[in-house]
Amino acid sequence: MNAKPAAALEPDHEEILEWIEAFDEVIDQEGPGQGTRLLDALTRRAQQSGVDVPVHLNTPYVNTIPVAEEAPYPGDRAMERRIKSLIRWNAMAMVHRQNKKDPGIGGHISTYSSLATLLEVGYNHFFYANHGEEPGDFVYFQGHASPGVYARAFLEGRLTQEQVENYRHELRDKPGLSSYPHPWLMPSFWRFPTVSMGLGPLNAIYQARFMRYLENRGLIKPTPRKVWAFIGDGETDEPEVLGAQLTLASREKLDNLIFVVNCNLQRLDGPVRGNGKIINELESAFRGTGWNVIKVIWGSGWDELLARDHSGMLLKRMEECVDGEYQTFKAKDGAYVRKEFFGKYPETAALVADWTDDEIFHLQRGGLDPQKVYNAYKRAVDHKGGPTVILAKTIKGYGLGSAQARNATHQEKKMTDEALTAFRSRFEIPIPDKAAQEGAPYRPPDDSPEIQYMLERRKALGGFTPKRDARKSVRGFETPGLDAFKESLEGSKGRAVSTTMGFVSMLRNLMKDPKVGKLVVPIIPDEARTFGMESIIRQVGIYASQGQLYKPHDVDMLLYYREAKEGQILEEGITEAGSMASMTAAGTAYSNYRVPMIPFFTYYSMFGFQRVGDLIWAFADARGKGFLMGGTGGRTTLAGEGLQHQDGHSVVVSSTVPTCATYDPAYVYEIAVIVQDGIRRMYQEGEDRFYYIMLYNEDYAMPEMPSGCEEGIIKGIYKFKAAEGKKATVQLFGSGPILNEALKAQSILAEKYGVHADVWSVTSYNELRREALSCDRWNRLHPAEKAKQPYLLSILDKTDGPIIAASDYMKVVPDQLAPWLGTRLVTLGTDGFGRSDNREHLRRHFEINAESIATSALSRLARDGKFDAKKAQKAFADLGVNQEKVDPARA
Ligand SMILES: Cc1ncc(C[n+]2csc(CCOP(=O)(O)OP(=O)(O)O)c2C)c(N)n1
Ligand SMILES: [Mg+2]
Repeated sequence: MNAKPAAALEPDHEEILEWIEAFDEVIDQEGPGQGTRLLDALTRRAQQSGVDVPVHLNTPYVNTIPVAEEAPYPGDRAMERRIKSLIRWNAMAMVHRQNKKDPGIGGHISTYSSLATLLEVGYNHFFYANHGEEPGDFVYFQGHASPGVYARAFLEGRLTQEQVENYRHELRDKPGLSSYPHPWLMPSFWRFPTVSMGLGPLNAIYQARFMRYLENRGLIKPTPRKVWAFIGDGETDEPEVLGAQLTLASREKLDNLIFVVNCNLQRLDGPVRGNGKIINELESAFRGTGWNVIKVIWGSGWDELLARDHSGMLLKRMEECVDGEYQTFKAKDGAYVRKEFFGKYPETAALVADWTDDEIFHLQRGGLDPQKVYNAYKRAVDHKGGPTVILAKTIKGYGLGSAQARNATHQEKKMTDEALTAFRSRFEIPIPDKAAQEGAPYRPPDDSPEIQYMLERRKALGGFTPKRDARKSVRGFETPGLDAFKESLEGSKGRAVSTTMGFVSMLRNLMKDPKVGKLVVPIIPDEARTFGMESIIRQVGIYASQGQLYKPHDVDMLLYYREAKEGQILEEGITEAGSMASMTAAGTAYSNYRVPMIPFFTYYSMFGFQRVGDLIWAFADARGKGFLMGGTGGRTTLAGEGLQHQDGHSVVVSSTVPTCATYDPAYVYEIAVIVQDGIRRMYQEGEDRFYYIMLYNEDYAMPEMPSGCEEGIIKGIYKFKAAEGKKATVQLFGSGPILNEALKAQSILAEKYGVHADVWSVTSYNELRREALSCDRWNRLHPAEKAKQPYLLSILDKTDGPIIAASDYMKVVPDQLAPWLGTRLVTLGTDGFGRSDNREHLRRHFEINAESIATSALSRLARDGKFDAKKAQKAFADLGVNQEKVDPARA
């Protein structure tokens, strides 16, 4: 048996020793299964007797898989080592060369050098590129290891030497390679943007879950495909990695998910856990949340030492060393390891007494030993019933000579001439000194055994990876016409409803649509009731991989809480980050699975862009599609909730994402037009864009769609209500519920002051700005040609007077149009912190109510000499607008 003698573990306790020996006997005679039963029974007994049972989530600091249970390696070890050396060289050379040529251009060597074996075993034996007609495994790479991924693709013949030589030079005439995994920049290569630490693991979990969702709903065939996520040990400090999602993976029994944590013990600045052990810490976190944990700590060279460790002192020494020491061992040499590690106890010193220092130094870490890594992967792939994490101990900067395992190794980019030739010789790259010192790429000929082996292995696994399907649209996709949104276009017939309510009805109808209904994925972070979505829960059910194991208390009610295995709603619980990860899995399914899923992630807008903005940025990078529905938007429309809820700025942040089209609709028909056109553009025309649409909870009558306004709605502006009788001398812009304030102001101005105004619904300041910017750019680049006119100006052509633009968001939102509207523009917005009060008081406070709009118009006309200044002054008092109150922007 494997266990060490009890003496070393409990040296001075006779009674414990006896128990341990008895236990050993049970295992020897009846096997480990009986050991488990015995312990279980004892634990229960102890608990019944009120004994405080200690919880130990850590197993001994050795490999989880005993040597006796290891399967033999199926590949040609020598050949694979040779290929790995070639990749190591090219990855390192790529970064070095570029930094020599262009100092400061950056790149990383040390992450991949620690990860090479972990990736290569996967490439040669595990990563399926497809499962027949179905997509294969999805691999989330550590972003900083991209040079290694490129180097392999170069050897495979997928990337040219020119591309490799232009690593991090993407803007030259010749094609280059992007720094990190970015589908936006390399759409046929990378699937998953991972370089913002923490997002990869989170997205991987929800990808695995979404895969099951698609299978359970019959949208894709179940296959043995896996999601592999390679994660840095330092990266695990991000809350997205060890957050609540870990329990989701085990609760959902995601045995299609494999995490591989590259435990090189270092992050950027220094050790991840100098004074402790990251592997132990992660082991307990993952075991505690029900994951299958496989530790790969020691390479095969240690097997023999551990077998000879009759005293148990080697294990004791392994247990007591902290990571800071383990790092130092690999930054020093064999003599140091002999003295400081083995030398601590006579028993351990004796184990290596007849070894050379070199032999000691070459004792390998598990994550760098293909035999150990292969066995861990095999076990992970075969594991049923839950997710697996492999904790693989490696060495940061492995093979980089004096930079290996140094604190500064992460930033190592350029190597000395000597280091380069040494690296070249160590990994046996057949190039002369000069080429080595230049960091020249090296690829053996196509018919060399190395290239042939690589290609043969990839062929056996279905082709190359990573690879992304960059085809624009999914064949046969047909957008429902606007008539499918008839109910939304007809208005509420006088009934006061909110745009949220209108949207929910629209979504309900859309899910009944024979063409796209089943593709809709409503995603909600515990906010369905807030948005009145109970009817959707009843209609399509909440996705629950186990079905509904209980009878809900409200089952007798029409709108009961229905969970079902084929349920369509992703009810995520209170996690905007998790919901965004679901949005990402769903919004990229058109490429990953060739199933054009249409997600609608509806949430409290305040907890979106400012909370999960980085996930949204990565979603855009991944060419994600779908709809973010910013619920309960507006600083003054969400009444009562105050400073942390009232959103007056998410549309500012959303405007920074290049592929995000932001809309602030006032009426339900506007939403319908935007959604219908959005589905067409994204899924039928194949445009890489997504939508952020504001929703509100203020009830008012929804008008029927006036004819001919579709283009304006989509482009961002249309005239909603012209001045009656006379030509307008003022233009009022409004969006969302504030359009109603503009309409009230129109009446006030006409009735009380004889001033006539047109009212415009501005559905998107941001889209108008983008279009105008692109016209300006074209005009700038073509001075000799007739200038193009921005849509905004063409629409406002022949209009007179100042433009008073009122928004429920910050003034900077309408100000986006200032370059084209110049001094005509007067903006009213909600800069400052929110307050708990009702809409009337909030709008008065932020100066965006009808009275503020009207007085702003009069004030501006007076300054322009078009209205009597004294009358304008008096209007403030008459309309109850306090001129001396504190500026809400600073209140
Ligand atoms: C969110 C985020 N914060 C910081 C960084 C900068 N950064 C890049 S790599 C790195 C260290 C990575 O350490 P680890 O996760 O242990 O990976 P290793 O390179 O050691 O394999 C840091 C801090 C980042 N990329 N993303
Ligand atoms: Mg690390």
